[in-house]
Amino acid sequence: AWKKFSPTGFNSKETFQKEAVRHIETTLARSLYNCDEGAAYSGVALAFRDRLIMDWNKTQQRQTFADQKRIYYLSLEFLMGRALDNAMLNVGLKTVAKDGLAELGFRIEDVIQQEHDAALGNGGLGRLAACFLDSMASLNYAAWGYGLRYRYGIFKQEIENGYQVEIPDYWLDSNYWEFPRYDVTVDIQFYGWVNKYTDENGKQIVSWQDGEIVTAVAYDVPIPGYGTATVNNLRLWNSKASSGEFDFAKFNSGEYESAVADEQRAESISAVLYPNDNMERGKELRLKQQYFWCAASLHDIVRRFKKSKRPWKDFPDQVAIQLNDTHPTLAIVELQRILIDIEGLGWDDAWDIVTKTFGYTNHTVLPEALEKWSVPLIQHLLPRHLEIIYEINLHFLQQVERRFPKDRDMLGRVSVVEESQPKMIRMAYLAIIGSHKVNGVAELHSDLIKTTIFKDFVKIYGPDKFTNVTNGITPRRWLHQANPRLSELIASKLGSYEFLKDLTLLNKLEGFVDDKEFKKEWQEIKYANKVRLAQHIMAATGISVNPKALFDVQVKRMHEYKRQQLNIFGVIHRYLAIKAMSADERKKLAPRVSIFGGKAAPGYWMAKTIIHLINKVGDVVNNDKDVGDLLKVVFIPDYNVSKAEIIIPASDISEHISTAGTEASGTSNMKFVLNGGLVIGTLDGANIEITREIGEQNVFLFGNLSEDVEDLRHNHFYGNHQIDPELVKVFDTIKSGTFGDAGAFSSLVGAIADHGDYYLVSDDFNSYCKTQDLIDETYKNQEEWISKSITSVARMGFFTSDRCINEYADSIWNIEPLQVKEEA
Ligand code: 26M
Repeated sequence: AWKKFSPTGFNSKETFQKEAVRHIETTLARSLYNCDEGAAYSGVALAFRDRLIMDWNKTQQRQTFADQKRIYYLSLEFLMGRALDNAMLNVGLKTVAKDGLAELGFRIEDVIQQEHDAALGNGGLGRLAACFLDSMASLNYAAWGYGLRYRYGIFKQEIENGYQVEIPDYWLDSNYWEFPRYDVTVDIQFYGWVNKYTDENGKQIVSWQDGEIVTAVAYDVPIPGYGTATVNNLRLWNSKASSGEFDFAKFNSGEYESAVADEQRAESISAVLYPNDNMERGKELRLKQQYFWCAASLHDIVRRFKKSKRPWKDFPDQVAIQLNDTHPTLAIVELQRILIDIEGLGWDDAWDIVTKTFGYTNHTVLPEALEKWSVPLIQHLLPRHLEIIYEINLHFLQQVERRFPKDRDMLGRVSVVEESQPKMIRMAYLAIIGSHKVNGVAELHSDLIKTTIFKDFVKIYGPDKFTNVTNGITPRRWLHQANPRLSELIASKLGSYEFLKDLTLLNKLEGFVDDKEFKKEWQEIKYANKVRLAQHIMAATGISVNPKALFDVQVKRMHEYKRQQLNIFGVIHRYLAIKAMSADERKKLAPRVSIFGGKAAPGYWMAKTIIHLINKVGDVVNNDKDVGDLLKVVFIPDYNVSKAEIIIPASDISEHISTAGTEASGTSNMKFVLNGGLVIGTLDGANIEITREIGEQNVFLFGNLSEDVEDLRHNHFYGNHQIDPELVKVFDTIKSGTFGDAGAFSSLVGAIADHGDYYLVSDDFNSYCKTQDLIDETYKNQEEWISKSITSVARMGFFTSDRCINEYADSIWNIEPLQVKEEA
């Protein structure tokens, strides 16, 4: 009977306008007389939000009635970026909105730009989670994301005198994309002690008592699929003082300040995203975040399962939980605790359910990123969980001992407990033991984890527990949204936008590599994207760059293993070469703009030093009259998802130059190639598979191979370590003070020249510079360059996150899409 009142939603320019205006006047209580772009954004966002809500409710209802398996993606990071453009494109009404806004006197681009990025992530891992949500919804999987609702996302970066400065990113004002569910709360316990006793029936009872309670409140974010009625849910937990705990007694007894302090401590749990990427630091608040989020999510999942009234053994048929790195490993321990302490299952039955439920994805082999938590810290914060971890380890080690009675060192090597001072819990080992599948994120990486960090576990469990799922990216955001003109050109040749749902259809573009008219349009679109980026660079830095120059881009988190230092040393080398040239020689050179962007973790000095050097080199080179347009060096501040959407479509060449074996996959490499940029890269991560797909002739590869890295490092320390002579000249230039106080860069130079060059910068320098020269040569032949660009795009079908999610669904989750009947 209620159904007849249900709204139908807009579908024309006029009905869209009506809805947007209604929201501005009523929801926002604003007069149309002073409707600025901010108000226009709000009205449009609210109108589109209404559209999503109806499909969202229906999707959730459909998934509940279907009563089949759901996938839960646990990630401490979801780097979503903006939501409005995505919502418009996914429901297929962007043109309607564009026309409607134009009539009201607004450019849709300006309105879209009013939105603050949702930047709840650091880099690759967080953005991958966002692409996965898009694919899971677009493919109609019943999937939920679970994360934390940070009050502050990744910091905003400003550059002052060449140094990075961090500004807090308070992003929650005017966020129309979340729905607080004040009725969906979970009380989470910390500290306390473990009480064990035998009840009247002789049963051993274990209970975790006292301690402090913090309440988790659910905030839901709708995740619309592209061209489907599926709208999935991303549930983010917010911490708040528990109403039972938040002590009104304290208030009354005059302890006002300490009551307020308790409240603030509770709310600090979801206050801030830790800004480290690939670096573990062992802070108590971080562990609290992890448990708070794991416990709230599991409680929610278990509550939903229990409504189905099924027996516990059915749990793994209803629930698949994917762990995005080791950050949610405590979920394994928490589920085991719920099953044995609260639901009364026996250890073995419970553990069987646990291991069938979880899958673990590893995202890095860097030793400093592998999570470890000290035993005393866990003992203090989660006393019952520590007991369970020890018991999991005991069962595991007994199993290992039975299988490998002669291997005495094995037990110590694979133990979850590292026998250090203090003892440490190795989270990756716990994640492996508690999961039925472990995957890496690109072929090389998945091989490396099997032969290095997890070698013993392959012996113990056999190779089938370990698998590869090569990363992917959503073509909706990274082609259609970021590069609408290219998407439109492709659609005009392929006859439809079907390629956005089946990216392998791009291969039909190969038929047009010799089509003159098509190539011209292809080139024009790249040029227009470069003009747009040049405008952004001018606005953000005041540096004028020539859009006809070759745009050479490296944007990603700043890290020594990613080797932005190799890039900037190469730039200095080029600068010295230009200075040494005659005017005639200079005329033959291809003008170049070297563009950098990326944040350094606030405590990572070396990464900050690299940013400083890039900016100082820019100051000198950009103002050198001898150089002119031949070389410009730009550091774009505050690289984020929205900047990526401008930068990536504008690149001619992008740099993916990590020391071989260190970059697990990389995903921006895929985005750049999909947008018609070529790549300079090492044989690392997904570069290898990209090369296999698009052909060696279309990639500029250089540098040492991953299998040679160990020997090279050994030789640096025990052999006669010679720095490449051209690199020595670069160092001498830095040391001479050309880029300001040389002391500022001595640790950076010293790490290579005096301290073993762990990342092999010198070993790869010559090969890198030669490859850059080859790029100059190739770029001069624009016909050839454009052909490479088109061919590469045509062969990128494999790298859609749709393919990637289907692989997870098949080989790890054992789940099929939920069919959606499209309504008329
Ligand atoms: C650890 C401790 C405290 C705070 C943060 C962390 C932490 C955060 C992010 C540790 C690691 C984090 O991410 C690792 C990561 O981003 N890995 C990247 O994952 C991408 C997606 O699979 C890959 O493409 C990248 O190659 C890989 O570096």
